[in-house]
Amino acid sequence: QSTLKERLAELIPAEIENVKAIRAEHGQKTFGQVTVDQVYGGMRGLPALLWDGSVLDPEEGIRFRGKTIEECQAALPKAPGGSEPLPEGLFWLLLTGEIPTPEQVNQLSKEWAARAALPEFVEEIIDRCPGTLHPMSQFSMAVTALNHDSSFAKAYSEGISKKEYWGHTFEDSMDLIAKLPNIAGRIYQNVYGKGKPAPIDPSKDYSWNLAHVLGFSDNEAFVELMRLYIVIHSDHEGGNVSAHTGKLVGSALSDPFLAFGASLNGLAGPLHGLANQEVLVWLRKMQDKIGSNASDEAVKEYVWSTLKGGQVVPGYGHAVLRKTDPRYTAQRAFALKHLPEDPLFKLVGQVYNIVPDILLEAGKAKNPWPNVDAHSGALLTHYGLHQMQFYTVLFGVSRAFGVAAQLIWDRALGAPLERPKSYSSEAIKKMFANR
Ligand code: FCX
Repeated sequence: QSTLKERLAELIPAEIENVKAIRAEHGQKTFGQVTVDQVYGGMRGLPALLWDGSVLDPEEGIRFRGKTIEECQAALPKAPGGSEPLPEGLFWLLLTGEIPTPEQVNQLSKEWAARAALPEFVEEIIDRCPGTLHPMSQFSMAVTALNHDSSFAKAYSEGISKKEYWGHTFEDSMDLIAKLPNIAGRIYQNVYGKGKPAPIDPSKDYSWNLAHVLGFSDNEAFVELMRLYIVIHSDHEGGNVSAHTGKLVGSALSDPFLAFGASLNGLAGPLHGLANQEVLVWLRKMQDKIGSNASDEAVKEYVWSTLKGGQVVPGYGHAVLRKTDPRYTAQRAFALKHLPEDPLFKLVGQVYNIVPDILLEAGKAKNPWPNVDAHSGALLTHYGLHQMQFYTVLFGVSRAFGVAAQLIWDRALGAPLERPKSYSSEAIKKMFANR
């Protein structure tokens, strides 16, 4: 059976031809108009990027290589005795569009475990961070520092041909993903005073090892949660801040460690990945203010007070989605199966019944429905991972799968330096003065 790299090497030449053919036939056609509002409005809906790994439909949500979350749950290999898909299989799917065999997935688990060790100086960087430094800042520093051993950067400085870019990007991406559990575990144990992370077990899968370095591998349900968590957080088409940042920085031929370090800095913003921390902070503040078993009326009043204070309701709304995020629904299904009586889960459900109507009434948000971040904190808290400042690190570990897959394909297809055009307001005024 082929390894992932061998399979990719088989697929790449045909895809290069496919792209050539598309460009020859359609290269000069237009998608439509670009409005001035799009330029001022965060480029919403602007067709500008290419990525085959996942596509986001506003109504239906994400599909990974054409498969919904439920279809991935059904089709991807599972751990022995487990029922959630292994992220190893999702990475294979993102890269190749194919479902791997259990042996191929097993081989990836082994390869990542074998590559997991951190250089000593990276461990020292993490150890020297003050506990007051946000875990996401520590995470991005450690990932950036891994560029010290980048196969791509070294080969580039030695003068490789463009045809060899993807192979080195692949090697770096495998190292990057492999080392993330040790980085995350070390940050977690340092910041929350629990000693040093347990060693990676080469006989176990990636998610088990992630749970292990955090100190939760004894709980099989938590390990299952990590498998589902990584899969649903891995990728969300190309235009979201973390995915697009990785692609942009990678287009300068910065290696995958530099590119993904930049992705993490974008993920650390409260309108993006940090929203999972913000949701828990918001729910806890609500509980402090109105008590744990508050009435719907009291919750409604609290939501309105958030909006009247000029703040967003974290975990609700989305730049593309216009329905409940299937990543939210997948987590809700997990909770109904594993923790139906959990009080925080019940509060998340109560909020779900209340917030959309209020956002509709308030009339600003284009999407009143919950996104992925509305749910994840309640699940993590249930299993004892209640340190909310750490939540976005887990999002970051997962997002590496999508960003790495994109970087590999971008280098394989020879994606050029990204360089869109910016305009001054004065130029825009002049341009449309008489139109
Ligand atoms: N609460 C209150 N107001 C909201 C809102 C919310 N949850 N969502 C959108 N709005 C407001 C916007 O702030 C904006 O107000 P303005 O006109 O005064 O600037 C208006 O509604 C229109 O915004 P809209 O077009 O609907 O949304 P955008 O595409 O600009 O932004 C995000 C999308 C996700 C940033 C926005 O909905 C938001 O701030 N949500 C809360 C934060 C959050 O949950 N982020 C996580 C998103 C995601 F899943 C992820 O990346 O992890």
